[in-house]
Amino acid sequence: MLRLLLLTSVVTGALLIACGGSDSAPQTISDAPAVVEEAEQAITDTGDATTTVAETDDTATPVEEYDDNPAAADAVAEPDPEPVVVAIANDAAPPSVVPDRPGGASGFTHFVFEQIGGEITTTLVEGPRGEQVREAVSFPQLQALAQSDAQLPPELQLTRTELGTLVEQLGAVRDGVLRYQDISVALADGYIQSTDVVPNMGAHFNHDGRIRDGVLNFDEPEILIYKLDEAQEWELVGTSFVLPYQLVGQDHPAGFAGPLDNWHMHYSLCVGTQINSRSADAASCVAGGGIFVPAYGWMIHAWVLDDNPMGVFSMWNPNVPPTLTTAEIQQSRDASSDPHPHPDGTVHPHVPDAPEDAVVVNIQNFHHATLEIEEGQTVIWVNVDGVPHTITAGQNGAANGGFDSLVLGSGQSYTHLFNQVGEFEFTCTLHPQMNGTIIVVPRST
Ligand SMILES: [Cu+2]
Repeated sequence: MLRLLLLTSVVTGALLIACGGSDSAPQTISDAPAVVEEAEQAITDTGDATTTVAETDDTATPVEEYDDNPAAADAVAEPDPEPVVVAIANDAAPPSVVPDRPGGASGFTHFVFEQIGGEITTTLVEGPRGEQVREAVSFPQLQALAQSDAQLPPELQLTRTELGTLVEQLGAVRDGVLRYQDISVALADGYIQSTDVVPNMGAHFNHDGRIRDGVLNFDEPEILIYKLDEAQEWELVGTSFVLPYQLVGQDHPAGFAGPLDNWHMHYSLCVGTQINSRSADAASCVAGGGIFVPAYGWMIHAWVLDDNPMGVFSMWNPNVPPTLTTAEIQQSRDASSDPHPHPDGTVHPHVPDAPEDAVVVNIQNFHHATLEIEEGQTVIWVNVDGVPHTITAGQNGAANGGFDSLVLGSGQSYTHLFNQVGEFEFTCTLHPQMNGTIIVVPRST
């Protein structure tokens, strides 16, 4: 009976987010891929990807930078003298190319592609489409920085003013939720448990009214996160904010001051049991007693009650059991490792058509990873960024005539077999700062 009541509340919130409301609401998520396809079609029709593009809003990036489909750029067509007006792919849009394999890691990459039934589906989009600032800086560390005279670490990309504002905003979150350390106060205020305890995240208690208003009030987070302490009592450990995209749009919310807050959007979410059961299709979700949500609102965690070593805005918190390192958490959430066990005990399915010993690597956040493999092993790269990249033998953006993926749109993958022992440098011809090395060592057996 209790479960039924919880579900009812979740349904109200979920349906609001899933269905949207007014006529003036922005287009729905399901329209987004069509918009991208139209844009690509328009580019193809001009036969010139550099044609001036009229942008739909001031903040949008020119569409050619976000052209996910290399075929469109290669297509030959009659030149069109007229400038073409096309829509811009927004931050929340899944890639227009359907990925052929899982990829990405929740909380670590812009896109996450998971296998649902027989299909590969985009299940998460996080952060703006371009390069993101992903620095593991906690609330206490930000407070200490704000109070010190030390020069700010340049990788934070924060001005002194932004840091001051950010610390004030996070302080407001903390002050606003201290009274909810007594969970009975939260329940009396209208928070209702919506998930079980998610490993390294905690249990979510949602406030439907605050979700519905579409307003970011720092002292009134839409979700409170609790963990069960040793005495099996609920202990407040964090907060989460939700902004329905129908009310705030499909571009990444401005949110907190500075660039550290990478808000995320879940797709194909199954709620009512665990928020982590995001890789679900409608039928299996409903059959399992859950509520299927095709697209949830923009969300972000704010860990203002502890010193989260993964950062104040991280999706995960190692202070919430089970005890895992950051690397272990990433590994456990990496959809490209195949198969991969989750901390909750589920094991994701094997994906066919890759050699048994293939190494699958995410191209993430404008970074090419260096890794060591054995001769005869295959490497498969999956582009889980919001922009195209290349895997090109060479360095600093210059090809040396070796292997070359050519342009890999978001969601596309590239496979290369390394048969020779040696060190093979590779780069991205679109982003010369992206450099990696495949170190091929002799077979150990
Ligand atoms: Cu690149």
